[in-house]
Amino acid sequence: MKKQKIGDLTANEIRDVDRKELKVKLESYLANVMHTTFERATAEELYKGLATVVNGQLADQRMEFNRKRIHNHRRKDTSKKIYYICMEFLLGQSLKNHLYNLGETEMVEEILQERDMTLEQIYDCEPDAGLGNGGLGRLAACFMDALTADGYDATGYSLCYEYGLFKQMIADGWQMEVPDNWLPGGRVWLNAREDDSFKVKFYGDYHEYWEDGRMKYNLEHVQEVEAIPYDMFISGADSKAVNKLRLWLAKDWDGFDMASFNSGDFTKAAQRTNSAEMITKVLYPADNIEEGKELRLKQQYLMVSASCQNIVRDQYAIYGTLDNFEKNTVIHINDTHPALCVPELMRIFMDDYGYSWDDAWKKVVGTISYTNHTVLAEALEKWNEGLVQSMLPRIYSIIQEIDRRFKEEMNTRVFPGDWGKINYMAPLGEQKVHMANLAVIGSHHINGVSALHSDILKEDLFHDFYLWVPERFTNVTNGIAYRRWLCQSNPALASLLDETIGSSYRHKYEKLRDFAEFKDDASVQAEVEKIKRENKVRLGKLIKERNGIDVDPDSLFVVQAKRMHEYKRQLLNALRIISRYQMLRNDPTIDMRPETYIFGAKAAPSYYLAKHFIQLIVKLGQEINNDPVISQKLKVVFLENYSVSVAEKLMPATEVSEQISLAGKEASGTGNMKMMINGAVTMGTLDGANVEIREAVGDENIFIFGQKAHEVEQNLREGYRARDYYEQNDLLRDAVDALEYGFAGESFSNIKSYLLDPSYSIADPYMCLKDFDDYCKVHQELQDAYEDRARWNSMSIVNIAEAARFAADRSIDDYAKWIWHTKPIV
Ligand code: 26V
Repeated sequence: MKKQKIGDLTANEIRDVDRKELKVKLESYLANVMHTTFERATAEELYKGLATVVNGQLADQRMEFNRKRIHNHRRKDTSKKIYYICMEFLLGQSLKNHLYNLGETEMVEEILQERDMTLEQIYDCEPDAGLGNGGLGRLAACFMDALTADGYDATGYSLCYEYGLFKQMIADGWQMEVPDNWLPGGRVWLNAREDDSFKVKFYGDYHEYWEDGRMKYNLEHVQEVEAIPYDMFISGADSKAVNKLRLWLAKDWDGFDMASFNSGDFTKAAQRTNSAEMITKVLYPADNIEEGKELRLKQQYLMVSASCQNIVRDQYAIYGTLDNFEKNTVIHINDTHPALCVPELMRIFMDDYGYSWDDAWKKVVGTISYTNHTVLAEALEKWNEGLVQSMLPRIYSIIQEIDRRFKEEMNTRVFPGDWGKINYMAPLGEQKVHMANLAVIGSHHINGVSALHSDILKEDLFHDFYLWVPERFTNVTNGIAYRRWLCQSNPALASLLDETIGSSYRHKYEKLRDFAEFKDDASVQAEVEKIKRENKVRLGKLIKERNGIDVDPDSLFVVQAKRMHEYKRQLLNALRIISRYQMLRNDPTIDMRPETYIFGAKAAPSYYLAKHFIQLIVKLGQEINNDPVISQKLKVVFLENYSVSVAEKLMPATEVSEQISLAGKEASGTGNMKMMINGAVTMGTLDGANVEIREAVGDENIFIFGQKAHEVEQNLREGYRARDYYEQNDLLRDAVDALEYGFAGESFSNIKSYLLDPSYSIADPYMCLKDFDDYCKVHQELQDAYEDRARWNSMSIVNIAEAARFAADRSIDDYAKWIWHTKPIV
């Protein structure tokens, strides 16, 4: 809404004008598009109406911002255009976020009061845009938020999946996947730009030849697919910037196969369109294992090629040349999934704009930077050379040349004769394209996402590269969109912060640290405790609605919410809960504060073991919750379909944040930050960003247990024997044995074998059993600390305050300063 002064109106009167203007727009949409009135419209219709009006406001604001962008680039300023390329953007819902950013929440609340409706009812009508699996995709969404709030010129590129991450339904403890058809409610935010599409070429007959001393080529009989952009506006809190997330939708280029249709082959006619349009049909729902599927490679190249063509065209249009491309442009690739940007940009610079190999290469390496998000070997991308060669012949030929030149340089200048090293670092080897190697070679900076993870990259995964170009390696610790995860999700806590430290923290994340001054203030402690309790009551209502379970708001809320993975060790948590259960079975009269364990987790559909872990938690919960005596003191809740919108309700109610991955495996974690900023205390291993959380809050405000990353390595080398721990610890043995008899009628002897049986390549590969004892001890310390309410509330306050450094705004400052070398434009 425009905030200019009209005549001599007061601020309140201006707001009245704005509200009326907004309502008129809403009414006109309801009348013209929905054929209804404000008085009669359903919540669903009001949601669509409001979304459309807000989208229109953002479009107007975007035009203003565009003027600034053009002006900025004409001035040849030192700021660059930032392009953030990622296969996943896990945006969640948008309406609440945009209203907050535009400062219109109260206004809309007032409008809805005329209908006796609340904003929450309207928000509930919006489906999550679930275009991501978990941490990686949510990080990309948080970064777009911060880039916009802080006034950068940034564009996100991804795919417009018709189906996002599957919806999870639990039937008898077993995860079932239901398609996530988000577009009917979600497309209100999409602005189709059919006029701005790009063609992407697949397959074809490729022949190279020499002419006039230059290599040339023919490429015939290609399959062309059209990439159509659907733009989503990204708003930032009180920001003049409105950025765009451009999502590509695949469409058959040549339209309908009329020849086949006319000859009566209707199936074939439909097939061509089908196969092109399959490319953006669905998000791949695994984030743990790279399966090398043809369709996934097509997705990657469609995104990369359309985005790179778009970027180069736009930069050429602004500057009339690409000679300064690397000075004006940042292309950031989020993980290796967009690493084909390296050969694709080479192709565009050489084939379309006539640059030499060396000049093109300078531009590519001068522009691209790459973030690694995992060190798990099974998630590192490798593509079959044969597949890449047949699907992307020109790109493959460029990769071969990158490989040849790289090996030559290593052999002559860096590691002469050390072919072990050289082959390990090369893009091509063992009939595979090694995407991480390609990404490192083609980037001017490579970063991990927490201090520990970045050290592991330098010392382990990319060690040889680090020896070669140490200056390219750096760290940027992850961050979260704290206005979403604190101000919007936990408005009561945000108001308390306004009252105590003033509202400037809403823009300047460092200010949040001032809250630590109140850690010993009894009245602030009492407020923090009261707010947490209200949030627990609210979550309790949701749990009652969704699971039919009554949870006690005075019990301790312990939460582990993240994808289901062996390395994240939900199983360790479950084993300890089994042990608590057995303790209560032996003596139900124990005097203790009741405990509520809450889980949220999706498993990749083909990750059978992870599905068994879910079943274990659900069945254990069933047995415990249905026991009339024990359920007074212990409850286990599995929240179905964990998603961004569920997380927004869960984080404010969390008291204990379980971050218990095997040290060295979790690159950063971001749920840990979301819980912390909502006042939860971390129970964790020294892994990922937990290390920095500990530094921030001090040893006295966090509970750390288990092996350290370097000990993990050593223990594995020395030979880990799970059975020793099982045999030495009675509590642990009882818990593991209980898996065999099972819970609620379901045996989990398969999980017992996983923990003990060396016929798995190694029993208990993530060493749950080794860390069990320490986990239990430190958990008890945490629970004792909880009973000292003053101490706990003070810990909670320190955690909220020190979460300042985990603002995505801080991460973006770091990227801008150390990697992208750019500044905001407004
Ligand atoms: C891998 C794959 C491989 C199979 C095909 C689909 C797919 C999709 C995504 C991935 C990469 C997963 C990596 C990931 O999500 N890492 C997480 O990144 C977070 C943000 O940096 C970080 O906080 C988590 O610790 C890290 O696990």
